[in-house]
Amino acid sequence: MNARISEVRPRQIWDSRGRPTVEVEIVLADGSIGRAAAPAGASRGSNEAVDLRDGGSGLDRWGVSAALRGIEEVIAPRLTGMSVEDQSGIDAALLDLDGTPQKSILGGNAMIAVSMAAAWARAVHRGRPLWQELSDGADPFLPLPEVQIFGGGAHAARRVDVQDYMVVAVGAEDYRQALDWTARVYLAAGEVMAEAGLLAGVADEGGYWPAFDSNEEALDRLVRAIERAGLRPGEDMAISLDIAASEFHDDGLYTLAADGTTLSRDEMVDLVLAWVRDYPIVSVEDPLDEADAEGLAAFSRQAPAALQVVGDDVLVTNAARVEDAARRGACNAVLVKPNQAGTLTEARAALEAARRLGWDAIVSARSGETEDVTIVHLAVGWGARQLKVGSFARSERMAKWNEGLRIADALGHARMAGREAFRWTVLRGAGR
Ligand code: 2PG
Ligand code: MG
Repeated sequence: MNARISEVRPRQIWDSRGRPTVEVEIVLADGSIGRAAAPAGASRGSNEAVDLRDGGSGLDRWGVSAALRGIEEVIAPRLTGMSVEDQSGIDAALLDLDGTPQKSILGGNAMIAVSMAAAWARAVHRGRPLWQELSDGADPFLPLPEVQIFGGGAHAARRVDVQDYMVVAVGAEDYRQALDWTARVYLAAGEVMAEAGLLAGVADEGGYWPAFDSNEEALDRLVRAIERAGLRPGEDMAISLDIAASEFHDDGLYTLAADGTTLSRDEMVDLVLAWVRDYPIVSVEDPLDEADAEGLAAFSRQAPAALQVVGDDVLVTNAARVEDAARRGACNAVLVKPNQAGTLTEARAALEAARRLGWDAIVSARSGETEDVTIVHLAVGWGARQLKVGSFARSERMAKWNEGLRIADALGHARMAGREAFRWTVLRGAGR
């Protein structure tokens, strides 16, 4: 059979932070080649699949030679001869080879690169784009982009505490217009910062370096940038925050260094809810520490029903965790990062679990990325309604936004899930 794997070739390449990462090529008997690269997070959930690094000091601490060796010596011999028609069989083989709950032997980075390369090889073998290969004949649409304008937290030396200040073009007609409006806001935000003497380069995902005196100042400037771009805050362009609160949580307390405050769980809940009331925010990710299940449930309970409450570090792209959070009344959306899971099969299971619960799903890149565009194909192919890729600058980000435009051309339309589909429509302009 031509779809059988004849070769699994690992190589080390470099990511957007100039650190080593794993790339894999899978060659089939018919000569088809699929290629994919593992991304890397900086603010990682502690239950994610292990990102296997050599350790030590200097650049070596990020080395991936053990991960590459595992692919060569353990994964390749087992996968050779298997058919890429059977993604779940390949992923099951990877899980079996590793045998640990967090993929600590072979590494989630090695496994996800192999899993994604197998999917690409299958698409090439069948002569179809990956999004189509994954979409099972459903009528595909483009995801609504969630785009970072200011990057803080672990991506900007904790200059401010909140990690991602993002915009979502909730009023855009289609994907093309969403990107066009985003480009306008990104430009305007740069101007707003330059005029205030605050322009100081960009953070890890291409969002402006947040030279602000408080977390809230960033919200003010963001609203100003939306207005300056000629858009209506809350109606055309809304705000989405990834608080990534685990990064500044310790022993029940949340220390907001930019604000000079230390808050209890209840105070943290109140602070974020006040932001939601005062600014056109439609989505909040990880507002509490990943282990603060009670806090997250309390936040979700008190939040306006229209607010999207996203679990990232707390759910780590894991179906069982999604279901558990739902039982506790925490979150109503899941961030889907394939490398948190370690295989495509598990990432898809997390998304399907969310769908069964009536939750939304956002397919997401990591802060360390490459030119790999697999996640865009996953978002379209799996029918996810939102896509988070980082900012609107730097080619590792733009490669993904631009891939969406190419998929739109192939589809013959740039239609997104449909504004009315989103729970947050009623929130437009709320509190302003
Ligand atoms: C997140 C991601 C992307 P990282 O927290 O959602 O912003 O960051 O890849 O560093 O985990
Ligand atoms: Mg996050």
